[in-house]
Amino acid sequence: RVKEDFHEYLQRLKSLMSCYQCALMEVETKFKVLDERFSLDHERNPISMIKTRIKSPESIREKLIRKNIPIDSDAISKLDDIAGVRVICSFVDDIYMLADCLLKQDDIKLISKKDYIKNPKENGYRSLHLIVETPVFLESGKRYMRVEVQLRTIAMEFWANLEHRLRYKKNLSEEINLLTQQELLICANQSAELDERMQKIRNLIES
Ligand code: 0O2
Repeated sequence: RVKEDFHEYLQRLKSLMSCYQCALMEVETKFKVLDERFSLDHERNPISMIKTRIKSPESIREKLIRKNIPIDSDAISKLDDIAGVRVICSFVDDIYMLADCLLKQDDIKLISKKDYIKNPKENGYRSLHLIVETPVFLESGKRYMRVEVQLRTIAMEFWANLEHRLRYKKNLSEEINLLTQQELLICANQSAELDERMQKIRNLIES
């Protein structure tokens, strides 16, 4: 009986993960379509790159523990970021334009939004985060899945990548740690300024 239950649980898990994968494909395609249509009208691509990921088992476990979510057979579906799409844009305005276009689609439901561009995190992190729900059409019917969408510029991606790597350097003294945080904040503000200037250049050219 235990063996059968475990087998059933594994099958359910496999099916759930496959649904997240399908939802990722749906949302990624939506952004690719928006990029294609925009380039037709404006002769430039607002999207520089799209990355997708399914959260790793270690990261799922760490988040469940951190958020005090009981680790049971339903735990995974309580997280909103198992499926993640990252859309890297050329300009800040493109981020808001793409987010609006996505949210206008009638099979997309906004669950929550965090604007870390207008309200950067204390460490300087910037990005627009959306949790959306989208239907996945299966042979057995329709299933609504949540996807986390992170929209950011190339400069924000550059900073977040390096900050993420540096954060995992352990055994730093308190002094070095503080200095690192201060330096990273300066870099984040400088790259935000760069984004702003690039946006102004584009506005100038288009006006
Ligand atoms: P991974 O590898 O992307 O799965 P949490 O912050 O996790 O307690 P919540 O509400 O989900 O809870 O967080 P939030 O603020 O919406 O954003 C979580 C994700 O945004 C992170 O995912 C990162 O991808 C990114 N992020 C948020 N803050 C920072 C930051 O300060 N630096 C960097 N580099 N990325 C950040 P995970 O789960 O951490 O990792």
